[in-house]
Amino acid sequence: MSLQTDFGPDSGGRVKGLVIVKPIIYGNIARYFGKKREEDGHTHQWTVYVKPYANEDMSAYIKKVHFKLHESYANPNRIIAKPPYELTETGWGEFEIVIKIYFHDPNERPVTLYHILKLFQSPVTEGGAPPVVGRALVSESYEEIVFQEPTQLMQHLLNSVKPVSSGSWNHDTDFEEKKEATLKKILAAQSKVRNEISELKEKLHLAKETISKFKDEIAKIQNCPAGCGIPGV
Ligand code: SLL
Repeated sequence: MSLQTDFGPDSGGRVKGLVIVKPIIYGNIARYFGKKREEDGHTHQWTVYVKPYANEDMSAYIKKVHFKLHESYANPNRIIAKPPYELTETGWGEFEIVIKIYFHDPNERPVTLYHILKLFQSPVTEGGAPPVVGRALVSESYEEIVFQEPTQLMQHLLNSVKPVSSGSWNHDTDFEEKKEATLKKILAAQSKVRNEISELKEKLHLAKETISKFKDEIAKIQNCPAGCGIPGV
């Protein structure tokens, strides 16, 4: 690539203080055949993918994506060199897929993600709703690739991304809704912890008061001769 040589072997050096964040979605969809396939015992077709959160063509800065599958697959190392960065397979079991993203800039270290391929619906779905029959199962996550002080070349590539499509850009998961729900949970947990802390402080305060009362009593007993009129002494 001529651009790389333009910036030199150090890709133009690192841009001090600059941070560029690229939000991505990675995961898999899976569809059940409805039965076990006789010839190979496979039950599902699935697609594992890395895609941009926003409508951006990531090939501007991504060189290739390496998907490492379970050893039971004939050639587990699959390399996808252009978008869409996805891979479709069939199989019978769930396993961890190692996803390694390489960048055009040779000075930028690859980023590794781990995704558990999901084929089977959990017995109880998150909202308690039963699985929708006939619909593909989706298991995907939001992540951010953070470029800390990228090189000049990388900065140039990251800032030259163009939209993937002119149409609308949607994800299976409503990440905005998920963000709101997660934030609510965090705030609820925060207030629960605060309440617990203040209850414990109150208890501690009471315990300290009791201790000092007892200490006073002990001191009184120790300081007075011959019982000081305490009954039974
Ligand atoms: C399991 N630990 O036992 C996992 C391994 C491997 C899944 C799952 C292979 C397909 C093929 C396949 O589906 N492997 O034969 O090409 O659940």
